[in-house]
Amino acid sequence: MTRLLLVNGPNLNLLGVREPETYGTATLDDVVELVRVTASRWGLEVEAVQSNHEGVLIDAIHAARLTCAGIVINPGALTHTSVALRDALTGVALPVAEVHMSNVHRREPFRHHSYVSDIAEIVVVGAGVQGYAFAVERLAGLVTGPATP
Ligand code: CA2
Repeated sequence: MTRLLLVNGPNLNLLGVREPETYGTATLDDVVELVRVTASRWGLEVEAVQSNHEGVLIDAIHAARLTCAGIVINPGALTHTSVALRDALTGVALPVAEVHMSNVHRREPFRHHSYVSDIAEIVVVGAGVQGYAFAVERLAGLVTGPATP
């Protein structure tokens, strides 16, 4: 079965536990479940990884090269700092959907630049946890191709 890789970066394990005013009350488990349910409507499986360690995320992206058709990623703060993560994403040449729950453009200036956005097919910002579902819908359409009449 065709598979998507879901990547969540540093501190996203705290989702639903801290800072609900910024990131809401849904937990990371809720996010993974939402992504799985959304993907399953397209006949897609989901492999999920969250890590606070950049290298773990890079290894998971490399491993997806031969097992996944696309990547949904919220890189967390690595969005704004990591050329290595960007290089991993370009290296595997899979379509990327970047998600940020908060509207990063309404926040501090250092959050306005992303090392991922210009290499992503899809960018969803400021839609909360629902943004992951939007990203999956669009990415699934890309990787499964047009419906045959
Ligand atoms: O809005 C987003 O989804 C972010 O990717 C979240 C990152 C932040 O650095 C980006 O600028 C925007 C932070 C993830 C940390 O998540 C937490 C969740 C709950 C409590 C504390 C941190």
